[in-house]
Amino acid sequence: MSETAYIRMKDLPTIHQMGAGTPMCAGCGGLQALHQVLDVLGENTVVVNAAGCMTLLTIYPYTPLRGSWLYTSMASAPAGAQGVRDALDVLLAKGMPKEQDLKVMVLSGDGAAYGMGLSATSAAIERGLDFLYLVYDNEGYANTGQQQSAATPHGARTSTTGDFHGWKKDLFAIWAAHRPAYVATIIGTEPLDLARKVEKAASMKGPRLLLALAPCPTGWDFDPAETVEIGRLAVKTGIWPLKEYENGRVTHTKPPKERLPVEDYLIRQGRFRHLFQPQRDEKQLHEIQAAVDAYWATIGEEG
Ligand SMILES: Cc1ncc(C[n+]2csc(CCOP(=O)(O)OP(=O)(O)O)c2C)c(N)n1
Ligand code: SF4
Ligand SMILES: [Mg+2]
Repeated sequence: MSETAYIRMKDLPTIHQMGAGTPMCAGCGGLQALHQVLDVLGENTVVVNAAGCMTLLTIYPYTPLRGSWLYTSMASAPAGAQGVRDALDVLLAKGMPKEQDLKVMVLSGDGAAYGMGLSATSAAIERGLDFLYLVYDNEGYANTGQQQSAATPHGARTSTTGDFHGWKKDLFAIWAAHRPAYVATIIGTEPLDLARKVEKAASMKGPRLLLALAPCPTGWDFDPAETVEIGRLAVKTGIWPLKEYENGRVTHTKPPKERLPVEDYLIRQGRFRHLFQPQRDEKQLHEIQAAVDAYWATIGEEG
């Protein structure tokens, strides 16, 4: 890769400074997680971005990411990451100083990560590709109008399904089954847990997943001022377990001490409004709570 093959724009505004100039929704939980992840990883990171909301951050030739950025189709970000990694390895073999090496990170939404890009991801993990993979999971194809994805949870209303009767795919378990270097769930509203995991992932080699739940005011239908509260409730109700996989073991990093009822999380979001109005849908509310209870019963409340 020549110096001109990637763009470093140290003088352009950073992701912190973009503020009102960003074409993103206020209160975007995906952006919050990306911001924090890049704070830890630093600018020597090439972001390989599958089509989705975060693609809007970059308007060629400008990027607020500080490092380099490559846009790929939804299905092929891991293949793009392979190409970037290979190019860097060739440069290293030709004598590029190690200090000039870059980290390679796929950035994708759940539509790409859980669905369209899963085959390319599986193959990249199998090849032992040295890359990070950050998923901002807003539980739908948000950029195109919150259609149902393989990450949409039971009971959520989407633009394609109405009241969705199905269960969110377990991407953490799918990755862990490949025995990669590292897999972690994170959320921008738990910044210390997030930073520790990103730091750990950055110190490793091989395939590493950072799976961030991304509260999405637009797709989930809540006031942007509530992003932090909703993110915290996802953890406190146990619907988004914070955990990591390493060396064949799964550890829960922040198990809720006393789990709150999952309703506390659901009731704040318009996508679940039909579970409460015009009358409570006891059956579905029970199903959702029972699934969360069953999860924690298998691992014990202390994680
Ligand atoms: C093969 C293909 N189908 C459809 C699209 C249109 N498209 C662009 S972004 C997007 C949504 C992607 O969803 P996700 O990966 O969850 O990211 P989000 O939009 O939620 O940020 C879709 C369907 C596309 N780019 N490529
Ligand atoms: S639709 Fe959701 S994920 Fe996309 S920019 Fe808006 S808040 Fe963020
Ligand atoms: Mg999405």
